[in-house]
Amino acid sequence: MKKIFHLADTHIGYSAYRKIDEVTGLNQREVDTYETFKQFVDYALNEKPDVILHAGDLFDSVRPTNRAISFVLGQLIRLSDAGIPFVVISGNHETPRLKETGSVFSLFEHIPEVYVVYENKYELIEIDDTKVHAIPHCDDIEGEKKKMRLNNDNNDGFNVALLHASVLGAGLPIFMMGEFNEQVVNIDDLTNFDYLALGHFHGCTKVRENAYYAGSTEKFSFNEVNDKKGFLEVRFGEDGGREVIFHELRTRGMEDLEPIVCSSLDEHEIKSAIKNRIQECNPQNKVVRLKVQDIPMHVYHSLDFDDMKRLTRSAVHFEIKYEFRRDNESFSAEHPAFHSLHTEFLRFIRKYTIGAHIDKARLKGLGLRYMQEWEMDSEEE
Ligand SMILES: [Mn+2]
Repeated sequence: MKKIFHLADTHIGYSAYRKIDEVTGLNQREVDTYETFKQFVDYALNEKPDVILHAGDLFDSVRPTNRAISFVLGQLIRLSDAGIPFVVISGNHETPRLKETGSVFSLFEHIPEVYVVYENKYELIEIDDTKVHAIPHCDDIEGEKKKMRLNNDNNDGFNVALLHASVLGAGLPIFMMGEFNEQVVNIDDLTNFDYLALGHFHGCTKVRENAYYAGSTEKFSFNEVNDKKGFLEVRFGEDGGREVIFHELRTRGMEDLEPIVCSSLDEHEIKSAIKNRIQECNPQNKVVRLKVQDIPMHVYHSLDFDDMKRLTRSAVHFEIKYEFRRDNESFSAEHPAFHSLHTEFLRFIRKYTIGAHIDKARLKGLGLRYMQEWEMDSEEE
């Protein structure tokens, strides 16, 4: 029997929100990506698979921090010391747009048992009788796929394809992530492989009998709120049979609460509904979103934001999205907090695109001066 571990989209080095991990002083979500990967490595060291396949987006970005690099290095050395081969392709998140930028993967090239595929082309990696046909994120994925097919005679050993892309095929749903540089590849002609280890789409999914997305190892957006996160174990029997088992990893709790629809509620009811939702979900250590729909502007302005801050403080992130009622149309606010006139003005100047003939710095200076003069005037009154 042969045993392969297939994982993908670990996005190591991802960070989000303001919460800091008390032990390390680092961004909590960054620490989360480290912890899940370490969980996986611990598991692998116990279970000793014949090969580990990582289907891309190991790192969250083209230029991970030294900390993220050194963390991954440490984990790969643990696997290497245990003699467990690790094959990884570069995904759209870590592949530089310009070749001259160079790939972070080149750092791992010299670790025994670690195979990194990142050079914009198909490569074949042979580990005992397992042939890993690997295509990293590249300029011409269909062209590289053709080379891969020609190179797969499928006569001996196990032939596994490793791809990071949105796959297409007859009868398949859409697996796009909505990212500007994602690759799309048709897998209808890849029937001669024992297994397609796919990465990019974050939900763990059986695509075909022989094709699976392992999914990401963390929930990276509210679209993934109901997913289970983990990795796949693929067992090939002597008789050619294949068994695929999902192993769940512990991840940060994430909740998208049932929205509060304010249409038929009065001011008091809206306020207690918000408070109740927050308290019911017990936000401690979670990433949470609450939508408040159709809220009248005057009610919004009378909310006790300090109290809400207090109630949500224990969360890693608690996001309340308000959609305002305004006559018959409603509009939404992603960042509904209104600050002082100064702050709002500075933010406006920073974000707003004004004509090239206008001197932004001068406009900012004038604005601040007028506000100051006005404030002094009103203090005198
Ligand atoms: Mn990706």
